[in-house]
Amino acid sequence: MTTTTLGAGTLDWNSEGVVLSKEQKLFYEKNGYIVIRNCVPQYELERFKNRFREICEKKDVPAEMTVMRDITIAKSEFKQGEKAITKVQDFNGDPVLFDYCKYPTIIDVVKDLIGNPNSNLMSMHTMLINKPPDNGKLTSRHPMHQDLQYFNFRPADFICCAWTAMERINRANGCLVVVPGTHKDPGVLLPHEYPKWEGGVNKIYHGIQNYDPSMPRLHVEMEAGDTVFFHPLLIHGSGTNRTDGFRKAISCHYANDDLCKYVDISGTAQEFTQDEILEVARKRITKLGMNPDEVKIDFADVWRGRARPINGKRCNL
Ligand SMILES: O=C(O)CCC(=O)C(=O)O
Repeated sequence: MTTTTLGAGTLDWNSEGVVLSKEQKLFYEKNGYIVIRNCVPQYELERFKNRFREICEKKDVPAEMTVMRDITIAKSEFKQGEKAITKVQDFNGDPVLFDYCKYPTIIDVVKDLIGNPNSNLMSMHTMLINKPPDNGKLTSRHPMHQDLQYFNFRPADFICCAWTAMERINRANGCLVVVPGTHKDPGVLLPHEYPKWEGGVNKIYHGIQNYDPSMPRLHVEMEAGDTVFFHPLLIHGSGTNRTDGFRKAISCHYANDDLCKYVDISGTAQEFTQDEILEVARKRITKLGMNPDEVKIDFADVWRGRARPINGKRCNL
């Protein structure tokens, strides 16, 4: 396949991109991911790390931001500060961290992969992940999954994640693990569930049911600033952090807003994920002093609330 077509949108894999070569585009089309070295400079990573530390100290935390504790941290001696927080999510409204989503070198690559120089891009899902040292229970692993499980917008070919290493990330501290080509084969969303891990698993960390560990997987080792771009159907996860350090990465999922639209996932295998995310949204509404039975929101509203335009005008999402 050398083109992916949807109405007005055609991805022509067999031509040079603005920043990616034809070979790099074809690599992504075949494998569902590509690593671009040195995408984000060290000084920007330091700015994002400093902001993360401020958030951990509860400084100017936007109301819509989710600050999460790892299940092991919740039971450990780290009750406060940077070591207590495993993930910051929904930073589209944070003036410092949102700079990551707008970073020109990242945006240029994303446009080559899911659009063209004129595409209206939306930042949908944002995370800064502070993977803690494993306490021996293997809960620092992230189960193998497909990100589309969490999304009710389509088509999948016009969604892409950028995930940047904020320091050297290798097998020792739990790098990303990908199964190349799975965005095309099987190329569909597989059923997910909570993994039945002895030590437990973090909330809403769903994994592929009956995942076959013999699938040929690849450990993506990266230096600080390197960025991996990947398709939302690519099977991936991350390994155990066997070091004493907190492994940091920052990521943003983009959607091509000219082409992606919300779809109803009720009644599908995604419904239990939708229900859990809606439950979190209802709790937040309660925390803000409102009655969740009166403020009716559906899953598309959750994503509409998270999404921010990167450039151009807001269209569908
Ligand atoms: O950063 C990680 O360890 C994995 C992140 C990931 O795969 C995800 O959040 O979808």
